[in-house]
Amino acid sequence: MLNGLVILTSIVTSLHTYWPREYDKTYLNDEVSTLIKSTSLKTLADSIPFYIGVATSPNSEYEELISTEFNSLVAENHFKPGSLLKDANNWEFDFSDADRIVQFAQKNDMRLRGHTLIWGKYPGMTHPVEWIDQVKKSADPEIEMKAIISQYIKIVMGHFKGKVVSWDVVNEPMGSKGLYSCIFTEAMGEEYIEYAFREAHKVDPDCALYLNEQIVNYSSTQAKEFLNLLTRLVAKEVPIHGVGLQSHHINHIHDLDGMKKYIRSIAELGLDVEITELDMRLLLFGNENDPYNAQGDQYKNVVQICIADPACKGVTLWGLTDKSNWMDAIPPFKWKSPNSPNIFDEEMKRKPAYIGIWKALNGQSQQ
Ligand code: 9MR
Repeated sequence: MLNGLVILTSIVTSLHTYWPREYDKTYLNDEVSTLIKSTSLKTLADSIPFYIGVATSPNSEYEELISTEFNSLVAENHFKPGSLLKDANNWEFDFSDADRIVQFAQKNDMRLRGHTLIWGKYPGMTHPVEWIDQVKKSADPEIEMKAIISQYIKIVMGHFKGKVVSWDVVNEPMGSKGLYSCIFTEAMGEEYIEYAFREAHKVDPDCALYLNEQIVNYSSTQAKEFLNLLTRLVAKEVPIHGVGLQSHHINHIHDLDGMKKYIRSIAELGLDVEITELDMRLLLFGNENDPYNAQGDQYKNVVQICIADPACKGVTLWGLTDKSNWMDAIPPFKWKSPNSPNIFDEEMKRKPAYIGIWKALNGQSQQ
């Protein structure tokens, strides 16, 4: 009897948690002003100047819109080892998809960020499993790991030299209490980060080199440890030029004051900052009167915070339209909807998120 009650309660709780919500699209009732329609995000950003960018795939069906609205571009997936490296044992690459993105960026005079070279988090996805075997089997894992990092960076950065002006050299090095333990830390400890940056700088001394991280809570141990790591890198004169704050709003709405102060702390180390992967799950705003508007306000505020700090050079959105986004494809996010994290809706209508960014760029955010 008691067991039955427990099972029933957990079924009801799960249904309640995972049952898709729907929120009123009240923004569809408001006519978007002619000024907003006729002045793109890119036009406003160019005049600041500021980078407003988006993550994309090759041959996107939205190329025209992307080239109108954005002055900066990043490949969502096609510059990652899993996409470029076709045979890790023989160092065989296929750059054709990535090169399509390069051509699109060049044709439209867009800045191109590279994402990402070294990423230790998910073996087999963010770096090839062959590397793990190679390092584990070798007599000296540190030397072997250095050789792999060096060769990979030489080939990939070398290929894009002069075309990609800013690279995420290392992605998501942090765990919740300190460095995330992965094949790179196992072989080299913290030094893998410094080593990757020095190798990258040798290949392309003109390229801006970034350390990219997802921070949710700016008062957390993770955030403090990340700042300590940056401080050590700067003290050692590692050629690091900037920090990417991904800013995915996945399970929490980020604290804006914390973000503002954190950007300043990074700036005080002499580093640039970019918001590199901005998106926000709509259901985080589900308790607000108008979730779409609340999402729009948060977009506006984040962009405004970045513009207000001279060290913060730009904001890149991790996707364009709610019609297709990574959260709807990856568990557990896909199980709990609506994600609707982007600035255009499924019908390519401008959401309050778009208007929010527009206002922040236009300096009208107080209105
Ligand atoms: O959006 C990306 C998704 O399509 C990929 O399956 C996934 C794994 O490569 O990466 C996603 O992008 C991630 C980015 O590269 C790093 N920060 C977190 C992003 C969202 O998971």
